[in-house]
Amino acid sequence: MPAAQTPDPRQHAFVQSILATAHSLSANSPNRASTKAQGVGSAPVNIALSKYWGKRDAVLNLPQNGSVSISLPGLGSETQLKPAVAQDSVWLNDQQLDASAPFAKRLSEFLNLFRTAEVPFFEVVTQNSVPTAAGLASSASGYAALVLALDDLFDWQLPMTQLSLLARMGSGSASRSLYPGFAIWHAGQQGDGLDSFAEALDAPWPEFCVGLVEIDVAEKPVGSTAGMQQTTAACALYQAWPAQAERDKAVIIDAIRAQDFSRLGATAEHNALSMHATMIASWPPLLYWQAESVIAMQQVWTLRQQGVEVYFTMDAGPNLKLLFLAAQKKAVSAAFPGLKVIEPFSS
Ligand code: 2P0
Repeated sequence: MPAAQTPDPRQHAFVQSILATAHSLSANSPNRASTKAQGVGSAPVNIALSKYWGKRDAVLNLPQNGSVSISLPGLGSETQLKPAVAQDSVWLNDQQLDASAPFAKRLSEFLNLFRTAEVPFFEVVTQNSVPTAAGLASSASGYAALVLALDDLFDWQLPMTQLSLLARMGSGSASRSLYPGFAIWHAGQQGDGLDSFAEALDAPWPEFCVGLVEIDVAEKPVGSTAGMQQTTAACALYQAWPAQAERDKAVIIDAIRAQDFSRLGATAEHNALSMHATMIASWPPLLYWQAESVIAMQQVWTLRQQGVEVYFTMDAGPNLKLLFLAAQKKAVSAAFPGLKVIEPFSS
């Protein structure tokens, strides 16, 4: 049976206020478009340099603090969306998922916000080029690609900032995955959530590199949403987090604009460790690291002592993402055999 059809009233009102501005729904539009046979969308994963951790409003998925990210071209999601008749069908990497699978249920609940008389159900076909739910932000690229596919299917022609608001409802970090390069997600202040969207920080940095150290790509035991709930509810240290995260965000934006890599790297690493400190200090403790994660962190610190300027960041999983400039690529790759290096701004 399909998932519940009735979305939360606040979520419904939020989405309707955005769609009211859509080209295809505007009464004044000279070319009122109809639904297409298929919509497509693709989006990259992104890695936060200054993290989102904690919600101030779980219904509208509003964050406690803003964040800054870098998108990783070549890693992400491609989605095709078609109208369906009897129920949603969800395909992930060529496999049809059972409607009761957590991935499919979450997707159908999100799609409840967008059903119409003409399109009561959806067929969703997604290819993810990153391991799903392994702390490599597949929900970010997934919901960004899905929102782009919805925009295409319904021919809304919404601006990116509006699509970012919609993507945020699927997964907070998805708000940032609509953009290549660096992106800033503004926490916003309004209760209606309309000022909490991401936009591009247009500052190409051709030497900037991200290296993926894969410790374990198995599905994480505690998802980000539950992890955030646990941390905000049961960690005294968390009180200090939102203000620090906003300060770090500002420093990182300045460092990107000034191409001050040392400042960026040090702030990003400190920010990630501070976020993990709040997780570890919650009860029951939340530790995403494995023994190999700590060994890799120590390797990074040793490299820095040896004069190789490399920093790490980590998300809700055991894997490390290394930050370095192209001049250090050889030295970093030698220290981490099998390192997958992405150069976000190189053609
Ligand atoms: C981030 N993470 O800024 C942080 C750092 C994980 C650690 O955004 O509940 O999957 O769907 O809004 O976006 C992962 O959280 O959480 C995340 P929901 P999401 O990248």
